[in-house]
Amino acid sequence: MRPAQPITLYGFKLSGHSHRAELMLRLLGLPFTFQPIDLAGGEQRSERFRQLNPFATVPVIDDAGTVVADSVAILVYLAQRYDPDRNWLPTDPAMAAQIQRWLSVAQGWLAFGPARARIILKFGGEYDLAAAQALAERLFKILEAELTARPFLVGDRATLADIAASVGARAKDFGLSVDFRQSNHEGELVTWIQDARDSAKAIIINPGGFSHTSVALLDALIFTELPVIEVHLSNIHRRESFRHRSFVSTAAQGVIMGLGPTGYLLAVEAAADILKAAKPQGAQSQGAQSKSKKRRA
Ligand SMILES: N[C@@H](CCC(=O)N[C@@H](CS)C(=O)NCC(=O)O)C(=O)O
Repeated sequence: MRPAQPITLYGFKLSGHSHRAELMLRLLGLPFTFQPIDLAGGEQRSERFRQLNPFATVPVIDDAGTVVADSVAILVYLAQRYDPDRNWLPTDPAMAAQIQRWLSVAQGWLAFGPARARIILKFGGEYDLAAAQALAERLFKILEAELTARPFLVGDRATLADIAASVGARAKDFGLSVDFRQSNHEGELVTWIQDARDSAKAIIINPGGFSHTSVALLDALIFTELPVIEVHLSNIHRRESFRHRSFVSTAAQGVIMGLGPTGYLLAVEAAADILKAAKPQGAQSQGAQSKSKKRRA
């Protein structure tokens, strides 16, 4: 099912909450227009915006008159409405409950831990930094243990639970934007990589099982002549021997593995460094686009 007209996303480009909603719209391939809200100027507290969300926060979406505020509410709405296969939010009660547990974490520990620490350090927010960092540390330990045991937070594929802990806000810290894509089809990945030659400045790729089999992905990556960073959620050298060899690594400038989703954050940081180092002397600072093609590790 597709929306009859583009969905309006009211957001703020540096907001992790807005990013979550935008990521979901992109992953579902839904048409949308981004309506920036000037948080610094207080537009979220205007009468007009409060009619959309009396809590005066972004993101909010308007889907042909259906207004949904709150990033997690938006994820749930989009998954229920526009993902008929219910891959992102399965209908099975036990799976749905497991996912809800992580959505609660996103609005609790994640919001008051790492997200709050980022607000303090990046925007000078007046909160308790030590408390936020301590909570972040506890959360990261739990996430690391969960994701050492398996590649995704719930089940055997990406779900809303994983989206709720996304990395895009990090990319924006470096003036980059991330085009997230996920596919189980090797040919589609090859096409996306080829397209990236003209549309992206770097590729962050988690090739999953294709790492060990796909010469096609390797050739496509070499053809782009872009910096490539390979990410694996688990340490492939601690797994079966047939997983120790990655064709993709031959094309990669660097490989990050075994650090769970933190690997994507590090990859974004590394991509920013590589692009900065490659920029000719005296060049104007400009936004760069990195392309992420995530598969399971
Ligand atoms: N629970 C909300 C929280 C959203 C939120 O805190 N948004 C911040 C931007 S990241 C905001 O709009 N802040 C406005 C303000 O502080 O005045 C959600 O998940 O959407």
